[in-house]
Amino acid sequence: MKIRALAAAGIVLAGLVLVADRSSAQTAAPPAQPAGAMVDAEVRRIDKDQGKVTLRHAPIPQLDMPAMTMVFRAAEPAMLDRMQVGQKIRFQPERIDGQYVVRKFEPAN
Ligand SMILES: [Cu+2]
Repeated sequence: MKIRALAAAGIVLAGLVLVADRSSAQTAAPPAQPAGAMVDAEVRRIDKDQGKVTLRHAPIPQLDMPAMTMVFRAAEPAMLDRMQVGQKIRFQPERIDGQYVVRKFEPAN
């Protein structure tokens, strides 16, 4: 009986160690990309009528997206007035209702 109780305690302890291990591994991992992180991109095409811009962007970890060229909606149409085709920018991408949006941007240099 005593041995059984000890064995049970051992199992509980082992379980606790496993749990502790897992949580410490999580905190030790490099911090995830914050949602508002800026991403490098180059402006490929501007469509002011549609309020959209085509960007060749670097990988976007927070959206689980590799580097690619794709269309984004501008959060505010006036943003497109401040962009030029061929310009290097840093922008904050966001996914809103299934649409990819440029939340804000700044010239890269
Ligand atoms: Cu993309």
